[in-house]
Amino acid sequence: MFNRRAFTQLLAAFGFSAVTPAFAQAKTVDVSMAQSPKMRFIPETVTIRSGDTVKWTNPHNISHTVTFDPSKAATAANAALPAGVAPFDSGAIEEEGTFSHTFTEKGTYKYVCAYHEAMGMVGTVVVS
Ligand SMILES: [Cu+2]
Repeated sequence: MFNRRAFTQLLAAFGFSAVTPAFAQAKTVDVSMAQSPKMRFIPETVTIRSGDTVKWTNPHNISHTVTFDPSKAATAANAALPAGVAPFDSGAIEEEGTFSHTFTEKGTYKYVCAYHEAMGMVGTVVVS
């Protein structure tokens, strides 16, 4: 017969809480940097929750950047930030290099690869 009290004690013995966490754990979402058939971020748009991290990886031998800075974009609107969020920039990411950023402010973030923006290498992070 099911004994709720005994079951709760069993869970506790294994380190589980009987109380369900009120919010999901933060996660990391991967974005790759492609050079063929064209320069682009894959996926070009990611939707995450506040507190999540996006990790960009460059698997190829052409350098890229992850530039969330309107002053460094050819078209400022391609690198737009929510109000009050300071610009940030990975600098050059070489082959096998990575860049990670944890997003804490909600809103829509647009970014560019500073080297290949003109070729359409732009991306979006939506933080909900
Ligand atoms: Cu690039």
